[in-house]
Amino acid sequence: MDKKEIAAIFEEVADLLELKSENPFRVRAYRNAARSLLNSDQDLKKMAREGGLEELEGIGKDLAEKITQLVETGRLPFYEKLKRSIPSSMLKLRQVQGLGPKKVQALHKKLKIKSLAQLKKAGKEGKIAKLKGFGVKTEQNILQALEHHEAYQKRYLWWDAMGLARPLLEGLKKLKGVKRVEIAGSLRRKLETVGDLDILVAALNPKLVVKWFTSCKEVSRILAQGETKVSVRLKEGIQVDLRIVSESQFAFALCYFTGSKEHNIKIRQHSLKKGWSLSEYGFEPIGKKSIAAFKKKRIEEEDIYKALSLPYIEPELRENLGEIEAAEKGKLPCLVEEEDIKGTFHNHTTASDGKSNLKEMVRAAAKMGWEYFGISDHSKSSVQANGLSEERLFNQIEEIRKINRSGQFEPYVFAGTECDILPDGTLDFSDSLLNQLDFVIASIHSALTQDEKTMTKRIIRAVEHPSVTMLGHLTGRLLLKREPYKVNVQKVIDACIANHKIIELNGNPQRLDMDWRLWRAAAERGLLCCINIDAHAADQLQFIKAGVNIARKGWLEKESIINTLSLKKIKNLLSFA
Ligand code: DGT
Ligand code: CA
Ligand code: CA
Ligand code: ZN
Repeated sequence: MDKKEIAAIFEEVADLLELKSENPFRVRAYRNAARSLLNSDQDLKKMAREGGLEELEGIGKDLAEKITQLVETGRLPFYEKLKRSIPSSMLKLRQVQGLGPKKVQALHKKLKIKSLAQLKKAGKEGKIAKLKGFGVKTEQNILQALEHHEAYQKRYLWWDAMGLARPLLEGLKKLKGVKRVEIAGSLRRKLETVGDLDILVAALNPKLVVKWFTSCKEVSRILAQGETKVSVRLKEGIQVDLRIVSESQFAFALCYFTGSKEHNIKIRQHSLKKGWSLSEYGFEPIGKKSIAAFKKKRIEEEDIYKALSLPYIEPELRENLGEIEAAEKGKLPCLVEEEDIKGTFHNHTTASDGKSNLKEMVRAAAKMGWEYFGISDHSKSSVQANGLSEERLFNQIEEIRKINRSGQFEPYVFAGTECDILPDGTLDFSDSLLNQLDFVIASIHSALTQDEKTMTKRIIRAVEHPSVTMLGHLTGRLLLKREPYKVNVQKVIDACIANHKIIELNGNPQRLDMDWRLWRAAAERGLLCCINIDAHAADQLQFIKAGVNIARKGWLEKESIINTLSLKKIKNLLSFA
């Protein structure tokens, strides 16, 4: 275990102790130890082996022993026992945004609340507002957070859902008599979160497919089972709808079950105008009209759109947000593809809160085939993320210049920072230091509860700072976990366009921020995008796929995305920014 993992466990221990209303000094001791671990530059393994842990600030004999245990075995029985001693329903309360251990503890002690259901009931009855230190506003916030929490429980991140779908798709493809296998539904449309997995199969022997699928090791429960349709729940909790059709029906069914529902309705109206009714089974002539187009054996979705005198519409666009109108006019966008990406900018290393060091990250970027790669560790105010001091950043710039000079690494490395936008809108580093960097990503990591006006002004002030290249994760949302902070996004977009600043499309599957629904209009008005990853480890560079998906969902063409530019052009762009 490394120091970050151990610090996280100590933080968790502090939370748990607080839940049990243990001595506040003991709680503090764990928090201090966590901070001290994060701030230390020393080799923890070596210290655990040779002694010296106790020289770290806030770490005495007992904590030193616990750290040693964690370093050596990866486990801490004390922590595991502590976790077991608290009802799991109470741990669940902590997942509600804004409910820290202190509040959970107070709710438990004074109102005997031990579950989410009891929390909701107490809130609805106005009992929480009457508690000392809570009040009407807090009660409203808790009820609102509960509502979000309930909604979050019902959906899954696209990335996670895709990970669960993959082995099922592979397995289905290998079955005898299976001709075609495709995902459908929101997963195929690459929506940021999905409600369930929809899978479509063309097979000669549906019985065999049903039998294999219902006995998959991933399946925990069969919800419904017919000859050509099965719904199951996986052990991870997500539902899967599997439909089996004939090969000739496949394209029609794929089109139908890809959706969206709204897109389907529009397409069907379109078809009716031609005198055909369209369903998941195929075209049916209405009255005497005939359909000449389908003599081919293997019908593709392209053929269906073609029959409707439309060009193929990519699944990502099928949200009835103008794609059919654009298709009619021949004005569909030429969507960006993963191959267009030449590098990315928002990447962390072990210097702040990343898990891979600078060279490991650069090597991973080379494997991706990228021409350039930006490093942007956290700035000094992000203490929780081990942000760099001015001196450490200065040294990192030197290290990056050396890497570039060495000629040992394929991508050109740009030196940057993910610089905190402080609560008043100023930046976390001096202008003279910022001037030495190749690029600056400005992000919000603190004072997230400011009101909309203050937050908007704060971000725009950063946009107007001459050193800022782009904004990081514009709204701070964490999908299915944390709502965006309050900000007038349109005003920020205006400011970025006026100041020639870029907005990042953060491809981290939990962020995907700025939201895809806003990109089309913004890009039409001249806003430039940078698809970033916010990578905290070498293996996370794969997240670029999620970023590209969302860019496509936002109708983005490569012309609006700066990291499709060649190294020469991007150097030029950054030197003028
Ligand atoms: P989700 O699962 O909530 O993330 O969203 P979807 O879009 O995957 O929805 P789902 O799983 O209920 O249905 C899959 C697709 O099937 C949907 O995108 C379109 C099609 N579909 C389902 N119900 C209807 C319907 O009542 N009318 C039409 N036209 N299409 C439907
Ligand atoms: Ca679905
Ligand atoms: Ca479904
Ligand atoms: Zn960040």
